[in-house]
Amino acid sequence: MLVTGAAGRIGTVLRGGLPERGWALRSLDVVPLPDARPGEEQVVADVTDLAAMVEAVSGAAAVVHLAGVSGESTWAAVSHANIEGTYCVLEAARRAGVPRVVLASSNHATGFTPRPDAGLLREADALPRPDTYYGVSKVAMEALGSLYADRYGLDVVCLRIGSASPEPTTTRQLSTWLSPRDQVSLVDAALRAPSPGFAVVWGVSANTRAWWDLTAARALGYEPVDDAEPYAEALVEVHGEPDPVDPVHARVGGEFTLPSFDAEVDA
Ligand code: 15L
Repeated sequence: MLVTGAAGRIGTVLRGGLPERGWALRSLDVVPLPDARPGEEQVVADVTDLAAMVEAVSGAAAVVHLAGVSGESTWAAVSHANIEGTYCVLEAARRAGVPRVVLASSNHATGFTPRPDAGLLREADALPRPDTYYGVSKVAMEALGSLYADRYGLDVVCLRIGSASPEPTTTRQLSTWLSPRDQVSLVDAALRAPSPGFAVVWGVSANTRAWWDLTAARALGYEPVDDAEPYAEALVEVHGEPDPVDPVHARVGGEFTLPSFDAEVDA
């Protein structure tokens, strides 16, 4: 199985956890891995290089595509790395006959979606509503995945990841945290689910304060084990109890929807 963005934040976690679950890894990044493990195959390549990607994915059972710009940046940087990069990954998988691609989408594809008055938010009720250029690139990622699933029959699972970090560090993350163990478990489920076709699921842990519905992710076989709640007391003491009308807590994308994320990065 090929992982792109293998040297990154989530890539490093997956490389630690997926081998224990039986996956042999081919790890791709633009930089050599500082911490390659025994038995780990390494490829140094850019995901926007289609010819290199066709070679890199050949013979793989699946691709987990994490590479790209992981937050807001200029349109030029985001569109090249994230949109062109995702196209190259999917097209390379199609040309090489790789049957499944797992895509690291993001909650920011739907960032301006408001929190429902009651109940949990299903993926189907969170239509594209990006909060940044980064969010637009994740909408494009999901659209490309849908195209390659419908037109070419690839299995494509899009993970709308919340906050993947070692531990929650803000009160928003009490709802959106995806723990390292659960990152491994979610990707493993996306790789193993029988014939998922095209699927879009939220990626968060079993957080007491979560308001994104995990029914679809659980249907793939995802069994989250972590909950951000043990961190709540300390975080609330420092930052205060979350104000439900504050956009940070009232919208999927939190801080990314604030005016501070206006496209000043292109100025
Ligand atoms: C993401 O998609 C980003 O990659 C990450 O840096 C965080 O901002 C995260 O979403 C989040 O919403 O917490």
